[in-house]
Amino acid sequence: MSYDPDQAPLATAGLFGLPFTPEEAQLVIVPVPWDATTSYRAGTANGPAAIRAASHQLDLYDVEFGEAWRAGIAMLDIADDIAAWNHDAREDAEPIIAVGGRIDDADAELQHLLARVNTASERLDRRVYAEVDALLAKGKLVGIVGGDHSVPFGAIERHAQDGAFGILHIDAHADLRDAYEGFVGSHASIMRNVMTRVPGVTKLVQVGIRDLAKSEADFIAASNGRIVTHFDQKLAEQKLDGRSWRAICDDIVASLPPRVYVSFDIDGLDPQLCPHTGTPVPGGLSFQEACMLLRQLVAHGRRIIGFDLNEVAPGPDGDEWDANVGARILYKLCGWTLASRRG
Ligand SMILES: [Mn+2]
Repeated sequence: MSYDPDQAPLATAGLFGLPFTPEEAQLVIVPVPWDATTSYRAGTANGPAAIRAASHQLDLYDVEFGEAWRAGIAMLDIADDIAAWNHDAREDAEPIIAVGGRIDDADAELQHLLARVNTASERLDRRVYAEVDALLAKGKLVGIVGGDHSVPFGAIERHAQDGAFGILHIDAHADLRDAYEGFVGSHASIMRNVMTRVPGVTKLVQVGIRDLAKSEADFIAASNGRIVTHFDQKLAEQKLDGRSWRAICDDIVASLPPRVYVSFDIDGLDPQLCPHTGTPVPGGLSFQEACMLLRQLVAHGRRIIGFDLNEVAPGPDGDEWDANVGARILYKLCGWTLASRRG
């Protein structure tokens, strides 16, 4: 192939400016433009297109893992039908979000809308499951790009068909709410749904969590160690006391089994790195801390079976910063996933 990664890519080029088709690529990204139940601020449905555009700025030689792109990385086309489903479900969801999900049992209209949103979420889960299933059957590695954090459910469910694994979950929120605002498929409920409906996930290791409901704390406490939550405040305290981030990463990785799925909510990072994400919270991981955590995961021999990156939202005025950061995290996820399969 006469591709030169040192040349500026054409605007029409694929993810990272690469020339690979999904058939040629070893790692395929499934974009999911979905943010139907985003409570605070919508816009993450535009994440995949924004990340693809911003990814053209990246230089593809990575100091940590070299030329990961040579394995072939491609993003599927952004599905128009998913975007249309999202539009319709968002319209149904808005009156429910407006009342904070406080729906009177006697309110037949809102009950009806809620049922429709929940059905749409289920349809999305089945769609993502089928996309991932088809790619895994072709021997591809698969990453999901949202969209809000509800989008990877079908992918996680599909991976569980191939054996038990743990999830490394980077996020500002625990995402353990029970049907937040009534939405079963809420972004705030993704890990609750995974832990209650996907028994193949034997461990959930959460990092950066700093916004938590009492019901979520209770759910963690009742999990008998199946959920390990590294709260941002506790991580910051260790760092401020002079403990090395490497040692902290080693602790985090130690509780994960050999096969790991990475679920990366961009709001786990410092909000300066994701100012337009749906639910920003002060605190969080620096870019380099996140990179080191992924590096240590692989250094300790964990095999990354798949991943998602979610909640990246471009600025309303076309501000590319969030997508720029997102594209760089995405390349790290791709590179470490590929590296974890070697040797
Ligand atoms: Mn999340």
